[in-house]
Amino acid sequence: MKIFTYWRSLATFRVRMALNLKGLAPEGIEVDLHAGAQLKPEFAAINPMRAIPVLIDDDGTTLHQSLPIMEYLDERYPDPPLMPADAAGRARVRALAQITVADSHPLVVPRVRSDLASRFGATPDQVNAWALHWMNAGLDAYEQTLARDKATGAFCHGDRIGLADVCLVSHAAGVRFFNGSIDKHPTVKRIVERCLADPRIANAHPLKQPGAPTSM
Ligand SMILES: N[C@@H](CCC(=O)N[C@@H](CS)C(=O)NCC(=O)O)C(=O)O
Repeated sequence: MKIFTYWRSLATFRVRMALNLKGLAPEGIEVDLHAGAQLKPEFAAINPMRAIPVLIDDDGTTLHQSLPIMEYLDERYPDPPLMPADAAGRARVRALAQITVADSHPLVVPRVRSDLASRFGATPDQVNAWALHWMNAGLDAYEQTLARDKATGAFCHGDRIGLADVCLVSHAAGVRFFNGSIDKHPTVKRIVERCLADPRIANAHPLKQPGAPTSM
């Protein structure tokens, strides 16, 4: 199994956490997003969206998009499960995941930030303010949902770490990347800290990956 990866990629962070939870350790192939390696024709042939992660399983199955990759891993390697057993639970977990994957993260990826600067003349501070605004909007949604819902437990859904937690932890890392904080979101903070106490989550963190700076 191979994964196209880069230390700073939040989407790849999600998949790294899921892989660690499953006890899988694929070969990593670096795509240097800061150098624009995702835009090269060789990579665009692998993922026309020019984005990571991409996972290639041993039989050649090639997958794009962090959420389907994680669901694929969960179906193919079911133990331990990342999703609840019941349909309503799975829908809730997917809805929590989509706060990051569909609603917040797509607005802050490198291609969007560089477009804001190059086409609309946004300064680095303005680009950061944009990114933090959308990450904070997701953070607020997580807090309100998790705090009010009886299905929330030690983790986002009950007392077992799963797919929603992986998305929440990547979201919290993204907030930090854009100089924000989760300190005013107590339920989020409690769950993120509990997740990061697990080495399978902590070791997947962007700042623990090859090529990462020691701090942001
Ligand atoms: N929805 C995708 C997002 C993929 C994505 O945009 N990945 C970022 C890194 S986190 C990327 O490779 N961006 C390249 C760019 O924006 O140029 C997923 O969840 O996998």
